[in-house]
Parts: sequence; C-alpha cells; structure tokens
Amino acid sequence: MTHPTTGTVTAYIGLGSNLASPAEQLITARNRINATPGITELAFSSLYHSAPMGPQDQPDYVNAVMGILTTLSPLDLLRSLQNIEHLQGRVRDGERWGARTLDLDLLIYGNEQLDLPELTIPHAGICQRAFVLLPLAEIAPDLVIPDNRAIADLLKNCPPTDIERLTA
Ligand code: PH2
Ligand code: MG
Ligand code: MG
Repeated sequence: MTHPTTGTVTAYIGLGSNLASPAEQLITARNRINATPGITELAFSSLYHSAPMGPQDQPDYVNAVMGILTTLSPLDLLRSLQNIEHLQGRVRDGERWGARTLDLDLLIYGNEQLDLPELTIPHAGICQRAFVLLPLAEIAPDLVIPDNRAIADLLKNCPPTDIERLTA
C-alpha cells in the first residue's frame, strides 16, 4: 500500500553472503542501498550466522533483513538491488543455492502480491527460512505478510536451528 501522504511504500530486503568477508559485504550493501535515490532506511536487523541451505559444501552465511521506505517501483527496486549485487562481485552463473558474495532478495513490497518471471512478491522462501524470518521478526514483529500470514505464526512453524544472532 502506498502511504497516502508521502507516496512511499514500506519494503523489506533480505541480505545474505558467504564469500569474501560476509559481514563486510552486508555492511557495504546496506550503505549502497541507503545511497540509492528513492530509498530511506527504516530498520536494519542484527547480523545472523546461519548454516547453508542447499549444497552443504559451501561456507556458512551471514544474513540480515533491512526495512526501507521507497518511492521506487518493485521492478526498479529489484534492478537497483541487482546492480549492487553486481558491484559486489556477484556472479550469476553459479549453481542453484550455491555460494555468493552478495544476495539481495526483495521479500515484501507493501501489500503487493506479484508473480512476474523475474520477481515474485512476497518472496517464496520467507516461510521456510529461519535466516529470513528471525531477522524479519526482529525488526517487524507485528508484520502480517500480504496474504495474511503473521510473522509470529510463521516463526512457530519454523524452528530456529542452525542460526545464531551475531550483533545487537
Ligand atoms: N541463500 C541461498 C542459499 N542458501 N543459506 C543460508 N543460510 N542463507 C542464505 O541467505 C542462503 C542460503 C540462496 O539465496
Ligand atoms: Mg536468496
Ligand atoms: Mg536472490
């Protein structure tokens, strides 16, 4: 939903890295997202250390979630995030769920539900992934995902195993 007085939308971005100093990758990405015209930070979660989902022969991840206010459309926001992934050495020919210097996933964009070839919102993985749900619940405990799933309920069905909060 667009905020009637400001023309901005609240959106949530999942950040992940497991190569080339992951915590620094996330901090650099946060700064770049903040420097993007049309984006203002609302909240940034703690950093979380998490075991890899998918192929197990890759390093552990550092994950976080960022809440923003934005005037960008979903696809313009996606392109901005992909540009930042590219700037930080993301290679797109890797194996599915394989190691990466930076992954920026657009998780939620206001109340929108989109199913485009390049973008699904809400992000399909939110419900099963503790490394998304835990940081999201930290910064938005009362959030209800657009198809009416409350974060608190999703968390109950997603045991927070293999994940550790790193910073306050
Ligand atoms: N991202 C993946 C694949 N596996 N595992 C963890 N723990 N955290 C991630 O962000 C992650 C993953 C592909 O996006
Ligand atoms: Mg991802
Ligand atoms: Mg991604």
